[in-house]
Amino acid sequence: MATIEELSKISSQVRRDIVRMVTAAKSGHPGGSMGITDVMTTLYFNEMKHDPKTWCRCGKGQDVFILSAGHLAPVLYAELARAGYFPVSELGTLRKFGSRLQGHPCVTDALPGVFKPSGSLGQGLSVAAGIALGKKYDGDPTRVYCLCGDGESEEGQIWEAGMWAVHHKVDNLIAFTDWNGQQIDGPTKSVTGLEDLSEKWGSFGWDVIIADGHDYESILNAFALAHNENGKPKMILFKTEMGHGVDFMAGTHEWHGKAPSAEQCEAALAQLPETLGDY
Ligand SMILES: Cc1ncc(C[n+]2csc(CCOP(=O)(O)OP(=O)(O)O)c2C)c(N)n1
Repeated sequence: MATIEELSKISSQVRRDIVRMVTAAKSGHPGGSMGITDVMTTLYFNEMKHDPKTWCRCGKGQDVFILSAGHLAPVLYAELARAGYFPVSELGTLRKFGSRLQGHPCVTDALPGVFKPSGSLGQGLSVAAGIALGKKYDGDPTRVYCLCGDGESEEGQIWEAGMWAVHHKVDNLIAFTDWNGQQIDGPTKSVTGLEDLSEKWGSFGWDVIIADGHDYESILNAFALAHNENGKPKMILFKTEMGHGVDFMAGTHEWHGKAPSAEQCEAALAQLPETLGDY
């Protein structure tokens, strides 16, 4: 298990990877990816029971991660590569013809570590809940994790999954939301206001945990609390900042889906220490 200092170093490198990948591809989604990086690093390097050497798409006997907000693919790819699922050099192929790293995850290209294609928002939580129930039927004690966006939570299917998961008591499901208050067209409150997400998930019968998505103690504590086997699915609401780590990308939806120019890339990298070596 990685220490907080190690987690912080990995996150800095992952943010560099994201900026470099999206700049090279000339398109992609850096803002949300950089905002949820600290959580995703904690998930892959401290929280989940997984092993790239024995990974299997069937998901049996291992923790499963489902990316419901598929546009956050850059952070998933960078974490998977840094965790050893495929060579880090492959990160440079993001969004290229023939690459296994498409703009949204695509299982048919068989990228290790990816359980499900995504990109159409709203669907992943349903899949994650189904896998969690399958694990219960199998007597498999491992867990299912699922990342949703707050803008994504404006999709009705998220709330169908919410009801279903409670009905089936899948307390081995740990969903988490990137609660950055932003989505593609602007602040979520100006698109379709979500109001108090904590109250909403609580009223659906979920155990709700609120945490600071840029504070490792808070992230670790949230995951530890979510291990409670009390018959209820868990929703961790991570307060995050879109574009976190680079001053001119932080806190605005403008970087939801835009590639930095070569100059902006250099300026961003100057703010993100290279800790593990660039790909
Ligand atoms: C079903 C569906 N509708 C619309 C879109 C287009 N779309 C892509 S990302 C996005 C906003 C998602 O917002 P959020 O989940 O908050 O992600 P963030 O902006 O924080 O990265 C939208 C509407 C989509 N991918 N799928």
